[in-house]
Amino acid sequence: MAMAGESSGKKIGDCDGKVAGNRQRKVGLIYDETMCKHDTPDGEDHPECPDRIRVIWEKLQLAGVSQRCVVLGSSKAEDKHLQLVHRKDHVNLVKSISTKQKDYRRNRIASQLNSIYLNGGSSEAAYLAAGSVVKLAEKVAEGELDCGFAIVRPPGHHAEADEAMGFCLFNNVAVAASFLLNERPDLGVKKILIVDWDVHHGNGTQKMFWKDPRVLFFSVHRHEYGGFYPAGDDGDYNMVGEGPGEGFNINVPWDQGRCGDADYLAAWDHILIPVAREFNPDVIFLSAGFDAAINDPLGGCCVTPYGYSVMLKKLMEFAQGKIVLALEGGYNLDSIAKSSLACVQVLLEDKQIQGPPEAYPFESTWRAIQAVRKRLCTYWPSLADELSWKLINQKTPTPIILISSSDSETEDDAQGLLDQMSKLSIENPQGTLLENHQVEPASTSWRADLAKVDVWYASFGSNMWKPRFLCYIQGGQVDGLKKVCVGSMDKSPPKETVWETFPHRLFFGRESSVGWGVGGVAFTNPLANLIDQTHMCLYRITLEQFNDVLSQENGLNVDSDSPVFDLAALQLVDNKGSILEAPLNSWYGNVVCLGKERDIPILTMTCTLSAVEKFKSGEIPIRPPAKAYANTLIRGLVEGGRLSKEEAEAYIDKAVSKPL
Ligand code: Q9C
Ligand code: ZN
Repeated sequence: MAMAGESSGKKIGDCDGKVAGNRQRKVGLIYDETMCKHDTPDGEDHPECPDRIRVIWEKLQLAGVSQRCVVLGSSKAEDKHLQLVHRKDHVNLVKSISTKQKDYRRNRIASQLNSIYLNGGSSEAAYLAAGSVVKLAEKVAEGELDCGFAIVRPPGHHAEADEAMGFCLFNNVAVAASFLLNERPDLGVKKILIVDWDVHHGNGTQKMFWKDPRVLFFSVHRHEYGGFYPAGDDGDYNMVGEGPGEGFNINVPWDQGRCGDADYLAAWDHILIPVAREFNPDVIFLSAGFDAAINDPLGGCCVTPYGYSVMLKKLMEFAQGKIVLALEGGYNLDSIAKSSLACVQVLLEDKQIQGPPEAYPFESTWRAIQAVRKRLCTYWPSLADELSWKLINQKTPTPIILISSSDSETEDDAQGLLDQMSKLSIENPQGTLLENHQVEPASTSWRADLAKVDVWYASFGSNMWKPRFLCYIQGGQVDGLKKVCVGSMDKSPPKETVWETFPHRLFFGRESSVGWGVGGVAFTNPLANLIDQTHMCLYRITLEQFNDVLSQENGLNVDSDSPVFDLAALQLVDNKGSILEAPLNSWYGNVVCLGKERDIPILTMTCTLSAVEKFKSGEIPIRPPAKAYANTLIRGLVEGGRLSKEEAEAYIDKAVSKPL
């Protein structure tokens, strides 16, 4: 078999970025041209092509990096090792592929599998891919190598116990992990972390260790509610393992493509790394697919080589750096070569490469991360804290437009609020609220602080009708409302009421509400646009009262130990754009700043941007309001002197009938 030839790790003089006196890490590489023989039977193009591993190998050589590694030849997996995770029938099936004389027999087998091609070289490649990862893992576990990268194909993570799929024949990483745990107890490897950053869910690996607490499986992948390959629920964040393995399976499902360094690193910082610290693995395997890389034709994500290098670097802090990378997917030859190089440079502890300018995670990324943390925090206490508003909103790309019908705008509005707040911190010498609102002591002292700040609460729905809004302040039950409101702790009425129009779209959605019964409730698009105009009634209330309104709108108690929307949140609205999604997961869990009126911020509460998308796609239904509910809006507009009855009816009709 053609081998790349063994050479010992050469020492390259003063490796930058390393503490003098540190020995050069011994980094293993496995590459074998034989694995290129697995190819499509008729030479058709296929993304999982032999050149994938060739270009990686060439890149490492050209960069002078392979020369600094310990290059090992491949070796074939033993059947008994494959059978640690695969059914015997499956092993035999893969073995039999090479003995078939004719392509049509292989094509028949392949045609019954999901996303698999087979040729005369497939068996050998599959055996070499799995065997190479076993060999590398063994040497790392023994301490003969510090870490390494197996540049193998076919990939493995989709392969299940009895099923080849998704370009995968044997589950290379699972075989090797199981080998260490079951065949080499003498090496003392008791806990293994498998990280799968391939853009697809590692369904095979997940299933093989589903009930096994010795293996913590972490996969981050495009999921899109089960629509992305391999489709279904397996990659959902609710899939946490079972029996003794419960809590040892972690899925971070992206709702969309386009995820990049910031999104992946957020998953690292807020899920994987804290869990890895608790789990404290003896060895780490990395299912290193590079199909989340920028320009990948299948992945649609945009992780850069820099992003991969940072993710890997963060993992090197665990298991004394004993980490085994195995190639999985990755279909842009240039991207996978560059990403692989960046990773090997990290293994060698070279100086950190340069990255692109800072970017921020998507809002949907934070949603996924919060869902995972919530689902898994009973198993991993380090996930228990709520992520702060400050963190989540340092970034949300927020094109908020300040337009109002008033003429009081705007340059020094920021200064106004800052002045107001600095006054406040003089009065409140603890003043820690702005710095870190996660560490507030549980107390009701927040009320006193927030009572000193005024905001305009802008209502576009039933709250435009003043008696209805007053229920949220004074308590009680207005006509048509099906429940009694507790009101705010501070029952003083609004200091002022004014009307304005804002360039936002009013619409009605959902099936029914607890408060008003059947029919859609009012929302406004958090984003402004140039066409729509929404009438809003602004009530000047304190930030304390605003919190009580927000809580009641979202079905929370008003006697909470901490505010939902605190001073830090208010500052964010002012400083960093104007959409702040509360960690509430409810209909009105989004606070939008519409601008200022006499230096006081105008806040409204509506649905999230992602909910708007779901309304548009029909995933959440658009619905006209029930008659009684529409009438409260109309009454508000009429009694407020804003519109005539006819105008108000036409206005509501238009919001109902115009497509989103
Ligand atoms: N409509 C790996 O990256 N796509 N496998 C099939 C069928 C299969 C990817 C699409 C993607 C498999 C290892
Ligand atoms: Zn993949």
